[in-house]
Amino acid sequence: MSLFAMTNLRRAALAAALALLAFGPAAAHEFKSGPIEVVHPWARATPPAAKVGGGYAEIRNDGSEPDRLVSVTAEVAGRVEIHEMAVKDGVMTMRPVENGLTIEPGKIVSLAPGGYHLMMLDLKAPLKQGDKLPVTLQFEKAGTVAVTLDVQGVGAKGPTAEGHSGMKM
Ligand SMILES: [Cu+2]
Repeated sequence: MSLFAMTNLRRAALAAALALLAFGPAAAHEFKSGPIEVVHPWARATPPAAKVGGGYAEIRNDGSEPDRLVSVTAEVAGRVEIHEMAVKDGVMTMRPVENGLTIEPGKIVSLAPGGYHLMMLDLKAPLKQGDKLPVTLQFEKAGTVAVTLDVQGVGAKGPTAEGHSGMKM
């Protein structure tokens, strides 16, 4: 092999490596199955003794028919429920979403503090800032989407602070 060819080969390898570096992080934060895409999944860090934690994300449906998020599992939690916040008699409460969370075609459903959220129950360990939590979302049509929740700081107000007033934490 000539020196010239070697150099070109190296250049190509370097370019490939750079491309991976450039696109790796963005690709790692989007999770897809068929028309369903889960964008920026995250969770909030919990106090040391906490047994519950909230998970959030945006779920897009780029397909032409509705789909439903029917169940969720997380390695760090004994079980996960899909919850929604609602004001009842002037008090903010939360309750499990009946029959799964529908994602209409062409729509984005936001799971965010104060609204829909994944309720991780029976936590095996507190959620620490910087943790990456493997979570599996099960959709009726799109099947399973494995995502990684990025654990953010305790700072912002969310389900733990304002929504779970009925729960002893
Ligand atoms: Cu909840």
